[in-house]
Amino acid sequence: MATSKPAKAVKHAVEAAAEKVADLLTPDVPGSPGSGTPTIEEPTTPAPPLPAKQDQGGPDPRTPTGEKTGAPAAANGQQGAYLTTAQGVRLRDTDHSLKAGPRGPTLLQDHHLREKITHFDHERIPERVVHARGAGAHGVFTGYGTADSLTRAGFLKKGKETDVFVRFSTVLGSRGSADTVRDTRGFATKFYTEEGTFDLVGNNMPVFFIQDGIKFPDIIHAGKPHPDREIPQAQSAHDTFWDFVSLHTEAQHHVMWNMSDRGIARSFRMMEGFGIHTFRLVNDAGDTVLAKFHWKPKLGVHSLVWEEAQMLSGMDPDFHRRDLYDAIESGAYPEWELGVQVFPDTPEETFAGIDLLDPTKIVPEELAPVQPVGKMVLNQTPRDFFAEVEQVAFHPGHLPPGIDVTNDPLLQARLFSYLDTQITRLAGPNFAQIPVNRPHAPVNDMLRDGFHQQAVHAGVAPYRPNSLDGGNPFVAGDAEHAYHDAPVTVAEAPKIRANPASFDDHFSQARLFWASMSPVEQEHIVRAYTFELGKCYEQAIKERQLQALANIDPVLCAQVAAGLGLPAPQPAAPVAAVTPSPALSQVGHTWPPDGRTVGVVVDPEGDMAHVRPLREAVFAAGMVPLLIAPHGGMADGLPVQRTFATGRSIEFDALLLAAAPVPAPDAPPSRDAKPAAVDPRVLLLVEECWRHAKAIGAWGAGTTVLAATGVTGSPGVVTGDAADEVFADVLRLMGAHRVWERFPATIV
Ligand code: HDE
Repeated sequence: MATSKPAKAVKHAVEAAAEKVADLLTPDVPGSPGSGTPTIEEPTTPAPPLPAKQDQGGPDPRTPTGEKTGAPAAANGQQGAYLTTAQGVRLRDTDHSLKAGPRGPTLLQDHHLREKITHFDHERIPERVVHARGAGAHGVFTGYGTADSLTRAGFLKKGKETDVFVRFSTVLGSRGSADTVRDTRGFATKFYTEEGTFDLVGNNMPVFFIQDGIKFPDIIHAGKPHPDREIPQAQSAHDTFWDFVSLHTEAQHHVMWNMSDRGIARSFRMMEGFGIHTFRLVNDAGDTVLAKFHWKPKLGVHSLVWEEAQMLSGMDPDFHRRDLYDAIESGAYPEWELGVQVFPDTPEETFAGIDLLDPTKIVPEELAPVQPVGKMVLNQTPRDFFAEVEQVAFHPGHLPPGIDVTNDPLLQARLFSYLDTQITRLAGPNFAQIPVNRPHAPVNDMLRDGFHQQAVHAGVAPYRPNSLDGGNPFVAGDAEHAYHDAPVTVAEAPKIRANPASFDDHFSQARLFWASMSPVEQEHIVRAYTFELGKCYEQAIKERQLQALANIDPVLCAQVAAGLGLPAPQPAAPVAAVTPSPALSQVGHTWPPDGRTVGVVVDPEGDMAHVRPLREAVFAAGMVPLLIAPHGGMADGLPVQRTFATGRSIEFDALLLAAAPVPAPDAPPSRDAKPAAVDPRVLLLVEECWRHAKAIGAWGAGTTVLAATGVTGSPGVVTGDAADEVFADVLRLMGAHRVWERFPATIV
């Protein structure tokens, strides 16, 4: 049917409006799906695939054996304008199977149907048994040269730039679980160094649940959903978890970190990272030191509040990955400094009385400062999540010359596990040839054949020694940067299944952590324990865990016991005397606001004069403003990104009220006889932002919203006549991350 003139005119108007919105959206607000602006009608002119978005990277194109190909990254993706089979044969139709007449039956000879369905049937690979849910990004690491006396590792030399890929993850949840659950976060970095790949496979907490890798299946079986009903998903608030950790008390220190705000990170960008184990660094002269790796985020360490975390699990389960990708797309590149704590390599392998081989212990930074050795910036999002984030394969045994392992029994077991797991997940021993895993160093490994072999080797002698291939490959020496296993003396000892006696202290460092927290952080810890134990069914498990808390701190124990309605037990032994480590607290400093989100409530029918300059000021501060209005579309020429129906407080780090919009037509009905003056969802926004200790600013009509919610004049609520003044105050407040004084401390 021919399109009538008026219909055409409407269509063009809609297209023009869409283009206008797209122009405004694309540079300003990250998250648009593709690099092109779609047309309303399905495109019909053949054209090659669209380029990737500006923020997207992808693995550096390398051959399976590490040689730079020089091809653009797009060479790894789909080619040509026409649909083909996997063999490159162009296809005429992909919407109808080949049938004996229009009413069938379908013919077995339809190769295209069978190829398409068969490939689809095999699209999923096994998810990681732990750390299944994750997100990753590409970036670059630059060495400072400050580690030259400690290690021969070339990537740490001054000014040396090395490509990296980082994958952040939760531990317990399945691949489709929510980002913001209470859990440890993985922080795994692949450095594509010129001397071979280095994987620093760490977490956002510096200690682990277990001291010996043989217990890993136990802690994970306890933390994963119950095997009978597969409940609950992605959380530790259940009986099997608390059953195990209350019996296996070496887990108590790590559990304390989980129950603290560290268990509910605000953003991957705002997490510390830790290698956990003690490693051994080897310098050019062969001298060794022991060292622990730390990642320090430029933005500081920040967390969600528990209610936000819970709401986000329902309203935006992708919150962390969205935050990571939107920040990179908007140019607010996440940044960390890599640092090392350094200890003399003595036969005892202890420092200040702390056993460096015990992964349930930290060395406080006040005793051994973290020395910066380089900087990492994440600047590219993936093009293809599966190819990059799913298929990336880390392994703590991927070490470059200059970094060696210690006998930490947890690390030793990991050295076995990771290679083993990749062989199952990535279907064979050639996973290093998957593009994201390809080394950026020449590979000549004599490994041959196997599933998914992609290299095409020449020669006939993949063995050593040989003369048929001219003796190639040759072994290297120090001058050629060969890996050097530090010749550490192994003490003569009986072969036994046992831990050193120093591993027996399970409570003093949990107490150190507790004692280092500010009152508001201690209160959060109490609430977290109370919540999680309150979710357990079994009384015995709650009582057993209370005993562990009594052994850590009587006040903590008493508060949690009160919440559970149980008596607080006495400590089994006098609690340890500890010196708090202020470096463990995440409250009390000022941080840059880069990449944070500011919600601005506007009324397109009201006074919009201040909104445009305000929006620009938010961008200028390195943040993303999101306008919230009764309906979508444009407000005074500015794009509305959230409506009262789609916007919720948890997306915003601060709220600005430029208006007091009356209830929109889709507002829920008021229970009062008198009609509400302000849309109730705006009132809810204010109440939630207040409850979550976020800065709130209002001017003009906006101040009446504050009055309606009763928060005027409370800490962190700013009013004024001019938008720019109010925003300046809100920006200052945001430096402290939250308005902590809204929560008077109740722990004494
Ligand atoms: Fe892991 N761990 N782990 N782990 N781990 C895996 O490897 C394992 C441990 C960590 O984003 C698995 O490729 C054992 C400590 C991270 O791809 C698996 C033991 C730390 C990631 C495995 C540990 C970690 C993993 C699952 C006890 C902090 C995600 C899939 C000996 C230092 C990496 C895979 C990514 C992943 C085993 C203990 C961190 C099964 C046996 C301690 C960040 O190999």
